[in-house]
Amino acid sequence: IQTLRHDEPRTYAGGKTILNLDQKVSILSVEDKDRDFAKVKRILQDHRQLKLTRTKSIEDAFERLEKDRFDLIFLDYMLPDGTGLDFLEAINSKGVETPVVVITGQGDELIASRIIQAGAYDYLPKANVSGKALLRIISNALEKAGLKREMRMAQEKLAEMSVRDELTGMFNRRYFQEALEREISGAERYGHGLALCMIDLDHFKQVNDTHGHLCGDRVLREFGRLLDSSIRKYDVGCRFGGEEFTVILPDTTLEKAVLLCERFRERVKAHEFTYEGLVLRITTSVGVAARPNGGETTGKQLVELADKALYRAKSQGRDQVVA
Ligand code: GH3
Ligand code: MG
Ligand code: MG
Ligand code: MG
Repeated sequence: IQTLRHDEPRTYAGGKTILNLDQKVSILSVEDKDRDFAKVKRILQDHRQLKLTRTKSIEDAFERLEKDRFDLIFLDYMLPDGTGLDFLEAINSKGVETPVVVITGQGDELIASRIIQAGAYDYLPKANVSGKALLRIISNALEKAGLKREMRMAQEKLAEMSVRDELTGMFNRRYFQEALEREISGAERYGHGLALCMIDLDHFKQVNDTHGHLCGDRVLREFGRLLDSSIRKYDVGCRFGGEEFTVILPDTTLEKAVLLCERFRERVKAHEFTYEGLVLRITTSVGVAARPNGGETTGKQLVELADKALYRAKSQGRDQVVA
């Protein structure tokens, strides 16, 4: 078992191992035997940056974990109200991410491998408890926890990126499709209607042709900000593609949606878009469709309806909302 081997501690000073840590480290020791706890405490007491707290049972440990934040848990295996495995199971199901190192008298390989499988970061037989071993294990566990945290953050960022449009930071078309299906199901379940708006910038090609693509990008970004700040918390604003945007308005009637879009159209018209000293004015055309409570319109049909309304808004002269 690879995790049972440890790298050598990184820092030595006059033969004595010192922990290479800047910040304070708060450790919770879950240990019912006074003698075993006293040994760990004695070993670690010289290290000012380590703060050791003790509980004697699983139940007390969880009580402490709810109150205080710990960087690391030292876990004994045999406890009055369960085993180390029970503790690991409970901590996993509660989603607590504090790293756990098992320090136990039950020094057998089978238990060790089970413990690691259950999510413990490391395992140390009580017979091997020494200053060097403890410091090594603390620094390894904290490093591993840090890497895990970084990995989770990177994953979260990736997930976020996959639903966002790069230019405007608004939700992308993929997200829009999912959100529309979700909102329709929600509307059915809770018995309300919903509306959909298709918003397209008027004569946007001219902006690119006259002032360049970078200026066009800038206008789109600014437009996205304007749209995002014009909709309500539960509305879903997306960049559908190019210079076309959609907004899903949950629990909204067609009349109400038209009103909201009118207000937005006016706001855009009054807005001064700026780019390198230039001031630009833009207008928008909006197509609105709604699915009334109890209606049977599908997401695809709703998009088609809003798109048709948008086409009419364009052909009737642009700068208008059509339902
Ligand atoms: P209409 O009023 O009929 O909508 O006219 P329009 O010029 O806005 O429409 P058209 O579909 O002819 O042109 C859309 C333009 O939007 C063309 C395309 O280059 C531009 N566009 C699409 N995506 C982007 C982008 O990400 N950045 C920039 N700068 N331009 C974009
Ligand atoms: Mg015990
Ligand atoms: Mg356009
Ligand atoms: Mg377009």
